[in-house]
Amino acid sequence: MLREINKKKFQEYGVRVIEVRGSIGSGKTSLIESLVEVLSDKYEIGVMAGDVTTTIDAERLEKKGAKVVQINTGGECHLDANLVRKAINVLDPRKLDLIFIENVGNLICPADFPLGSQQIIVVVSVTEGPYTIVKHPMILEDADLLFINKIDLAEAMDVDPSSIERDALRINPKLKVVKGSLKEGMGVQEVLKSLNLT
Ligand SMILES: Nc1nc2c(ncn2[C@@H]2O[C@H](COP(=O)(O)OP(=O)(O)O)[C@@H](O)[C@H]2O)c(=O)[nH]1
Ligand SMILES: [Mg+2]
Repeated sequence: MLREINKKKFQEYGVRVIEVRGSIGSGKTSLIESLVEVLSDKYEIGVMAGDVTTTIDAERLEKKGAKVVQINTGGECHLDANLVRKAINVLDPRKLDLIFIENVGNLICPADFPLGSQQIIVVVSVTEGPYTIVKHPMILEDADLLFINKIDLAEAMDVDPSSIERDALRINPKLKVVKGSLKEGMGVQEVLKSLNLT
């Protein structure tokens, strides 16, 4: 299995790899930007930015000091272990401590294509409404952490972040859940603690 080969390679290179999944606009790039900003003093960080066609996210992340490789899937709705395998060599992983992989924005396809990362974060935002997670339980099955984003907009959206949390824990009781607002820098420290990144 290619994902197992990727996992072994990451181990061999001594690099920690964290995949970030979520809908379009949920805040995946914003979360990686915030994490890179805090961690770039301490770690050499690489990012694989999955996108269907553009390089917008890759440019945002480069500005924060990460070494970025853009992976355009050319229409596919997910990354796969083979695309990641090719990107590993481009990033020169022996020099890196940490790699974030931003998957293509949706909650369906990435669930079926494990990449070989050691940890998975799912980002959901309150602007997606109260039922995104209930409707897409598959995305949480192998996830380690759920970041419930844009709580600054919860009242305007009439969405209770705690009800999203309860639904998520029903699907995956082992999940760590952090509620925050990346716009306001809320929740980033909790994510770092939950993933033992501090
Ligand atoms: N109001 C608000 N907007 C946010 C927050 N986090 C991200 N955004 C905005 O949401 C949009 C999509 O964010 P982005 O990180 O690009 O999402 P991605 O498509 O999942 O990578 C951007 O315009 C961000 O500025 C937040 O906590 N609150
Ligand atoms: Mg993005």
